[in-house]
Amino acid sequence: MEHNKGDLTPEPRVAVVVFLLKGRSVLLGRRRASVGNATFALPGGHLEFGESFEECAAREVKEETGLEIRNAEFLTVTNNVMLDQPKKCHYVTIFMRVIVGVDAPKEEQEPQNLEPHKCDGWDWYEWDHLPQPLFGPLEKMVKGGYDPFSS
Ligand code: IPR
Ligand code: MG
Repeated sequence: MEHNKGDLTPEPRVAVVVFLLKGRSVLLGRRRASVGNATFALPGGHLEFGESFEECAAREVKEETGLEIRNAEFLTVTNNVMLDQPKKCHYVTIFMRVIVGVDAPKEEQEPQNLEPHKCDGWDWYEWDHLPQPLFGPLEKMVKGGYDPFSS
């Protein structure tokens, strides 16, 4: 595959994202980013050198929402080549899950928008009434019938 230098991230990267599930709802925020701008996405981000998936999940969720999670559970992984973005990129995305009130955090803890330059704000959305548009990797899963509640 050939691309012009500068219009792509040359190496595939690893992202860890987290389904925070509360009842039948999931935490989503609308992205402000060069990849997936204005789409609704799970909290998460880039895996850093030496991190476990659980550590990355906890760090990213804390940085982005202030919520403290532990025992995030591995659900699945997807391979996402995104050539329709201003900066073409390729992510291997690790999906983790935390059940609010069971694993962590406590039900009464509400997310804060700690990175407003990257996100319009966090909110809980019913799985059966998800907002649109969803971020590509998540949309692909939803369209494929993936259910994070029953996995
Ligand atoms: P950061 O690390 O800034 O939270 O990254 P992100 O939220 O842009 O996530 C990167 C992976 C996405 C683009 C699949
Ligand atoms: Mg992020």
